[in-house]
Parts: sequence; C-alpha cells; structure tokens
Amino acid sequence: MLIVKGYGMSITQKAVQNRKIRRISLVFPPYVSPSCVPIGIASLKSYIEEKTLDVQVKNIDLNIEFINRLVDGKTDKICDICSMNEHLGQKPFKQQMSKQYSELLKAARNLTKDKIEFYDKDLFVRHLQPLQLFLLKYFSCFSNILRQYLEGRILNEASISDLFRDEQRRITEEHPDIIGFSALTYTQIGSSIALAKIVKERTGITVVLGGPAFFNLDLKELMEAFDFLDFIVIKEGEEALLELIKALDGKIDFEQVPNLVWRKNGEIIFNSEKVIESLDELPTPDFSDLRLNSYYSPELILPISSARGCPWNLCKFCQLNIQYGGKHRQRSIEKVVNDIKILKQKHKASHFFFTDSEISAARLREIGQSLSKENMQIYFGCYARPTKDLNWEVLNAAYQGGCRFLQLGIESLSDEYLRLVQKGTTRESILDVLRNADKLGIRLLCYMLGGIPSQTSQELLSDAKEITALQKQYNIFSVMYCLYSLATFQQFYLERERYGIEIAGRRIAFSTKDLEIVHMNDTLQYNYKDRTAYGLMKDCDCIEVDSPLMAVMQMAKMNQLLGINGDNISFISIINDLLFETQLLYCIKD
Ligand code: B12
Ligand code: SF4
Repeated sequence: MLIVKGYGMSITQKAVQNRKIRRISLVFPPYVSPSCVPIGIASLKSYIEEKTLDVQVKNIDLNIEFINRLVDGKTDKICDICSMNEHLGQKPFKQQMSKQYSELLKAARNLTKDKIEFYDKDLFVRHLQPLQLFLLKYFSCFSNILRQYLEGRILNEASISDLFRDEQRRITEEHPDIIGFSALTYTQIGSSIALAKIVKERTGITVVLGGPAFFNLDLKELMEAFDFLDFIVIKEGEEALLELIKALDGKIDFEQVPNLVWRKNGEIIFNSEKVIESLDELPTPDFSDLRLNSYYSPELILPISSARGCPWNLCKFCQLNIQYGGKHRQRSIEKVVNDIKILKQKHKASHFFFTDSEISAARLREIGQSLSKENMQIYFGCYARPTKDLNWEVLNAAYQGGCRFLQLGIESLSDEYLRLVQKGTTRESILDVLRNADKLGIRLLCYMLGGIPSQTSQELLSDAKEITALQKQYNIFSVMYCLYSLATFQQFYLERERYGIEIAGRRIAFSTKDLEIVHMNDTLQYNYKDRTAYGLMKDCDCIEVDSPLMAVMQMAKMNQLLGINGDNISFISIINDLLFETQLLYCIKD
C-alpha cells in the first residue's frame, strides 16, 4: 500500500499527471438526514459519463450506508465510537448499545417506510424520538472525534483508520484514480476532510472536495492547513471535473480548469470561475449507483433540478446566488418534464422534490400546467416565496400538476422586517398563500428567520406565537426557525454600517497541530448596538424543541447563557429540528 504523508501537493499532481483517468468515485459523506438522496453527485456522474467515453463514475452515498449500519445494530462500531469519544474526555454515551434500544431504532426506521403511520404526526414524533436522539448524540460524538483528529490531537492515528476501515474500504473498492467528496451542508465538512485524509494517507489517491458547504469557507486557509487535500472545486462541478480529468491526463494545464482551487509550487491558486450557460446541455442526473430503497421515506422521493441560482436574489440575508456567479438559469420545461419521465420510468418514482433555490409563481404555474398536460401523474414539492402573485390560480395549476408540498420562505410576519430583509412579500401575501394552500391540500413547511438585525425579543416572540397559531389553523406540517448569521457575501454585511453592524472578529472552528487557524465558516462575530453576537454557537448546531415558541424560549435562554440580555436578540442558534426536519420536508402525500 502506498503511504503518502507530508508531501508537497505539486508532487502528487505530477504523479497522477499523464496517467489516464478511468475511474472516479464520488462520495456523499455523513451527516445529513437519511431521507436525502444526493443529486449533486448524480448530476456529475451523468455529465462526465456522457462527455467521456472511457471514464466511469461510481456514486457512493456513505451517509445513508453509515446510518443504516448503525441502525441495523452494528454495535461494535457504535461501541468503538463511544469509547473513543470517552477516551477523548467526552461524557459517556452508552444507552445505544442495549438490545432494546436497537429494537427501538429499527422500529423507528420501519415507521419511516410506512405509508400511513409516516403521515400521522403524533405517531411519527413519538416513535422517531429515539432515532432522532440517537443520531443527534451519535453525530455529536462523531464530529468531536473528527475535529480532534483534524486538529492533530489524536495521537494514535491508526485507531482512527481502524474506526473508519469499512468506510475506507467502501470508498476505495472500485480502485478509483480520483475520489471526490461532496458536501451539501456544513455537517459534512468535517467528515469530508477526515475521510480525505485517511484515504490519502493510506492510498495516495487524488482527493477533491466539492459541494455548496465549502463555498463559505476560507479555502486558502483550508488548503494551507490540510496539505493532503489535492483540489477543491467551488460552485458548479460539471465542467470543472471534466477539465480536471483532462488536466490530470496531461491534456490541458491546470490553469485551464474552471472553478478549481489547487497548488502550484506551494502557492494556492484560484482559477477563474465559470457556470454553464444553458442548463439544457446537462443530461438527466443518474441515480443508478445509489441504493434507492434504503432512504427514510415512505415513497422514493427523487430530487430534480429545474434551475440554478435564484430568480429573486434580493433578500439581504442570503448569498445563494453568488454561488452561481449571480446567474439565474433555467432548464427548459420540456427538458424538465423529460427528466421526470426518464426517472419515473427508470426508478418507478412518482414523488419528486425540486432543489431549485426558489421557483417563481410564473414558473410554478408553467411547471404545473406542463405536468398536467402530459398527464404525468406524479407528486412534487419545491421551495417558493409567498408573494402576491403566488395566488389561488397559480397554486391550483401547481396542484393539478401534482404539487402537494411547498417550503415557504416566510422569515417574518411583520411588514417592517419583510421590507428590511427585502423579501418581496407582505404579511397579507403570506396569509393568502397559507389560506389558499390549505384549501387546496398543499402541505407546508415554513422557514422563519430569527435574530434579524434590530429585531427585538418581543418582536421575535410575537412572530413565533403567531406562526404557532397559524400552524394549528392551516396545513403547516413544520415550522423551522433558522439562525440568522452574518456572512461576507450578504447585503447585510456589505451595507453593514447602514444597519448598525460592527464586525468584532471571526469564529474559529478548527486549528491544526501547529496552531494554524482555519476559519471553517465565514460566519462573523459582530456587535449590534453594544451586544456581541456570533453566527454560530460553539458545539451547538441544533437543539431539540417542540414548537416554534419553544424555539424562541430556548434562544432567549441561550442568550442569557451567553450573557446577552436585553431587548435586542443578537444571537440565534436554532434549527427547529422537530424530528428530522428533512423527513418532514419530504411530506409529499398523495
Ligand atoms: C435542495 C437543498 C436541500 C435539500 C436537498 C435535497 C437533495 N436530495 O439533495 C434538503 C431539503 C434536504 C436540504 C436540507 C438542508 N439544507 Co439545503 N439546500 C438545498 C439547495 C437549495 C440546493 C442544493 C442542490 O441540490 N443543488 C443542485 C445540485 C445539482 O447541485 P449541488 O448539490 O450544489 O452540486 C453541484 C456543485 O456543488 C458541485 N459539487 C457537488 N459536490 C461535488 C463534489 C465534487 C468532487 C465536485 C468536483 C463538485 C461537486 O457540482 C454539482 C453539480 O454542479 C442549497 C442551496 C443551493 N442553491 O446550493 C441548500 C443548501 C445546500 N442547504 C443548506 C442547509 C443549511 C441545509 C439544512 C442544514 C437546512 C436546515 N436548517 O435543516 C438541511 C440539511 C439537511 C439535514 N439536516 O440533513 C445550505 C448549506 C450551507 C452550508 N454552508 O452548510 C445551503 C447552501 C442553503 C443556504 N442556506 O445557504 N437542502
Ligand atoms: S432567500 Fe430564497 S428567495 Fe431570497 S434571495 Fe435567497 S434563495 Fe432567493
């Protein structure tokens, strides 16, 4: 076995250069919800295989495989992780080892497959609690181990490789020339980097990171701190990966690979950025490598993408469009309908979830009309903004085409804050959408934003009380209070003086052996009217709450813990994770 350690990156690049790239494994690492089927790697697979004749791409969803191994009672792994965590000075966490507990977990998983019980909210909440608790606690152990490993604080590195031996075997079993790690959210960053390190040190295979989770990080510092990383691809990956293969084959220079972060003679280079102009050039995503019956939802729900970027792109707390070079592009409706036809036939899927950042009212009407005209007989869900033009007629057209679920960016019920964040909605338009969706039988998930600059705790509480009341009145399956955190590409940041925001420092999440600092998240510490706030709270990415109101109470409690008192809520660290938010996200019911 080839052991590569402490090398300069340009050496690895030379080693793989001029070698024909034949096999790529794309890995979706833990941890995200077990109902999430990864579309990013499925899109890359179909694109690369279509554009090359001799490259095979293998997709591996390590997240679902990992979770299933735990739930299936692979207790040796659980024990290993628990004891290593204790060894690292963390609290003991042993309850999962009992047989009885393991039965509870399996029962919970079975319930997620039950077409009737899954939709019974009381049953769902009651039975899924053990699984939810298990995964939350277990993954907090898991992150602690990974963090200490990456910080160089675990001296016996062989023990880590042993711990992840199954994963390492799985990732390398196809003998790939390149391994790509795809992180959708920040909960996958640590495991992507740690697995890259293990694989690199054991096998020397070229490792590449990609996915939206890396977008916000300081990638120069990341590359400097973790010298085993060969490449990072930012933003869209299709052309970048294709050109990277050519560069590794020695056909083009690395400078020519768009969206690539790489090393040249020890220097970190950021290549120019590019997005695909016409999304119609992309083939239908290929999910065929994934074990599609192993996801936690009663029906297979396939993700589908009809656009990249956001058609609105004005919300002051958001920076999504930067990720796509500020360009909103749409795939033609004919292509989208064709994708659905192909996937429906290939995987016998009748439920879909659009991953577009937002589908405008006009586009939603068009999608609904096309799907009903084609008599597709499918059900779908998507993200939408509760604007005035998302009216009865549009919602009805969407419903006729199969829309049964909307995730609404509500943020606040106050016109003052809706104006401040530039949402393009009003309290009245929101209430109209809730009422109309309820009448039609479209289930809703409402995203609320807490801790908007200048918002007081009283205002936040009144929003939370009202959405709690509306949740009872209408077809609102779940409400998620999201943390507002300041980040460098937001309008709130760019116009910070206007909003009274003063930067106080940056949160430090990782440090390396020689104490180099890596900012794992460009979330900033800031002062708002004499109070210090943080975008993320240390060791607490989500806490359990059972209503939006509770969420707000918890926030207030946390503010107190942090010594932040008074009227202005300046810190929020809540994901109203009402038992697998994503499972609830996927409540697309006939
Ligand atoms: C759809 C979506 C979801 C869906 C995912 C559906 C699915 N089956 O995949 C669901 C609803 C499950 C979801 C959930 C969450 N999400 Co989300 N989600 C998105 C969204 C809107 C689109 C992602 C997407 O599917 N894009 C389409 C595919 C084709 O693109 P892609 O995955 O980005 O992949 C491309 C590139 O990134 C790249 N690439 C990807 N991987 C790799 C790997 C390699 C090696 C290479 C070379 C390239 C590469 O190439 C691909 C093709 O171009 C993004 C925002 C955005 N526009 O990116 C947020 C986003 C990813 N989500 C986010 C968050 C925070 C969450 C949640 C934590 C929210 C919450 N509070 O619960 C949860 C996490 C889930 C959980 N708890 O387990 C954040 C992540 C921010 C961060 N830095 O971590 C984002 C960026 C939104 C935001 N607020 O900024 N999400
Ligand atoms: S919050 Fe949603 S609607 Fe607003 S700009 Fe971001 S993606 Fe678009």
